[in-house]
Amino acid sequence: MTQKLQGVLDGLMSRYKERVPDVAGVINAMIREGVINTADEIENDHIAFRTMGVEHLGIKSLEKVFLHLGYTKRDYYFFPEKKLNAYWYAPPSETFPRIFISELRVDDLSPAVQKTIRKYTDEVKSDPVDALDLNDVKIVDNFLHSSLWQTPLLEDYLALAKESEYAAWVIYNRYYLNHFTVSVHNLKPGYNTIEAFNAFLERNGFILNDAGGKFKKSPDGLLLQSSTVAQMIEAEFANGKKHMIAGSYAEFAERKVRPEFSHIPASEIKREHRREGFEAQNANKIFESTYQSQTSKHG
Ligand code: OOG
Ligand code: NI
Repeated sequence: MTQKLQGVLDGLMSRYKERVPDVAGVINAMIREGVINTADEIENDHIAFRTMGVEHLGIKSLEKVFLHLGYTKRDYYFFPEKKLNAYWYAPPSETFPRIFISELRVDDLSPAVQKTIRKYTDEVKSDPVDALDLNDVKIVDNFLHSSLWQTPLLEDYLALAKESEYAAWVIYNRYYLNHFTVSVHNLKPGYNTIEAFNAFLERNGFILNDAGGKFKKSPDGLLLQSSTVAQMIEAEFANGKKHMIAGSYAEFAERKVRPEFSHIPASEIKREHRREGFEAQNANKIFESTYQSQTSKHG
């Protein structure tokens, strides 16, 4: 099963790297500064997906793919202002990334926006994951990179963005990987804290999401996260109309050792000794990496 999971993750990462030049940019800068020798040395803390919370879709549909591949469902997070739900999933072994899946609480939006979303999602008459052979990597890979609904009209995209930038992102980008996350705490000194890593990113010209500050810190002080602002992609809408929209971004995470393990020598520290899970107040700001308020900084 882990071989299948690796196949699915490889497919996601290869599309993601094509869409987000910053990913290769960050990896190359890490190699240039001698932080790593090859990209394989990077520990991927987690990956993230976004979905529409409507009948037949949403977390309850997408999660089946990853539960089948060995993931375990963990904590729930609620984002009242952005109208989102999320869960995180623990991997079958430490060599794989955690997964964070969020969904738009479509029923909480205005009737007009709900109608626009359902115009597309109503095409889906049954849970599409139920129709897949989840043991077939090619089928799963194809599913994650194909559309469940028609290519949206630019007018609909823009109307959604006014009320929910998350809704607009999902209507066009669907299940494309939203981000991968470089784990920084195991890197060499000078790069192994979020502040040091942000300094490295900025001196190499990467633009950070500064919503709530250039890094977000959990109340317990143990989970620190930062992210680039999403890269813009030229999107082709229905009727051939083109428009620059937010694609995906890259994230960076530092998980500190939990206080009860502070006596363990640094060389013996493993994932289980560090802060686990996610943090709603950090995530709330990281979502904004694809929002106009941040992406406009690309200039
Ligand atoms: C996910 C934002 C939250 C985290 O690590 O807390 C997040 C998104 O932008 O879809 O990635
Ligand atoms: Ni994340």
